[in-house]
Amino acid sequence: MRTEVAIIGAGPAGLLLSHLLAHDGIESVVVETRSRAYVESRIRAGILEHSTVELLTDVGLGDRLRREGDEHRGIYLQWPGERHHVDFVERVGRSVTVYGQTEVQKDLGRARDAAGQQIVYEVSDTAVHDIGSEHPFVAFRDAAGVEVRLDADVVVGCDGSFGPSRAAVPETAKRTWQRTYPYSWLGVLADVAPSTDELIYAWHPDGFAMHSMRSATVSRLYLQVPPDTDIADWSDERIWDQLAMRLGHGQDGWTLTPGPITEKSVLPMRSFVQRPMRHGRLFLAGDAAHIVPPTGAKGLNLAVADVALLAPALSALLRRRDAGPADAYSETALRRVWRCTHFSWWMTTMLHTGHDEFEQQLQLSQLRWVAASAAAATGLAENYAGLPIGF
Ligand code: FAS
Ligand code: PHB
Repeated sequence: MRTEVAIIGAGPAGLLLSHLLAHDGIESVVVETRSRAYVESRIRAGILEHSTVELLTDVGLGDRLRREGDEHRGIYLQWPGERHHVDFVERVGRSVTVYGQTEVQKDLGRARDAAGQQIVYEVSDTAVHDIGSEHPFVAFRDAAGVEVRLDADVVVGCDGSFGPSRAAVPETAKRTWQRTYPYSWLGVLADVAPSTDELIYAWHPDGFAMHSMRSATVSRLYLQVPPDTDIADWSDERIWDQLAMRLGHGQDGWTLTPGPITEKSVLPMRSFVQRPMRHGRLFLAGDAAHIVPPTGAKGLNLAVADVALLAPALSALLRRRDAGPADAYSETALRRVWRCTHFSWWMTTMLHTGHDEFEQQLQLSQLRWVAASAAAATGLAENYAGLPIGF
């Protein structure tokens, strides 16, 4: 097989990149290890930044998003006896939209179908070769087990945190940073109307909790749990009891309404950054290059920002032989990656409790400061609602 851009991974980064490249008349082939049904059903991110909504709308992916997405002005910060709204629109003039990553994935899949995009699902043994030359290629086995060689001008690793691309950059040519947080999230999906109009991020001495949602009839909620948590130890009743306590059930008349849990899983909390996000003719985008804890709702939005930067850079390289934007891609993308890594670390360390009572007082002081200070609230708002693309 031959194409201009070989894309590894059909997650949001890979599919959006193929969509943006096609807008510039650049051909690509996407190879994906899972089935399409699996990729479209994975429960992951739920919040789209303002600039993500604008970008998806600009490239013809905004219809269902505008109809079914739920625009939020801000979030609530909660701690025992207190709940304060941070209004992003009031602070920075930008909102966020609740629209599940599963829905973004389905919209992208339909758009790529309509464009006749070649996506090879259920591949195995994916490997990248000759990335130091101008003729790199991807080797893989297709669903029938047949070995395939995909020749390309450029390879882009959009293969997430467990794919082969990041390891294809030689150890001597890269630097990585990582931090594993001493807790995980237990996430649940429940068939019950949300008990709040906007997200609640709750600090509690027994652990963080969050009330998010996917629609008017489906709630998405999270609990801080120890990192080695066995999901079997958490009955639905225990989950709802902890959520009610930590989210302030009964505080100022507010109640949390429980309902049938349809999905539950434990998500590790870690930060990871790899520099550079490019080696020769291999480029990295999305989780392949960086991981953030989900507390800042940045994971999916960072993947979008990467490919929004990379697509025009590859167009300049392949259509006008202008290597400038491609040469600048990694350092430009990493500025936003570190900004979002810091913000995700700040939200995570401010809201997740340990046994250190000095640290708990610092956390409560930060929360009171954000609730009382317009300057502090504006700082949270501009990061959460999303800095302009290219910041
Ligand atoms: P993805 O991981 O989405 O996509 C990578 C794709 O590459 C996958 O489909 C994978 O199957 C494929 N792949 C891997 N190896 C391959 C190989 N060898 N060959 C071919 N294909 C290969 N973010 C939030 O903002 N909020 C959240 O609540 C949240 N929850 C999350 C929960 C979980 C369990 C996980 C893992 C992530 C979560 N994230 C969340 C982050 C998530 O949304 C990512 O940031 C987002 O999916 C990034 O998109 P991609 O970079 O496309 O990576
Ligand atoms: C979600 O709805 O899944 C969600 C929302 C906000 C976050 C993380 C996850 O910070």
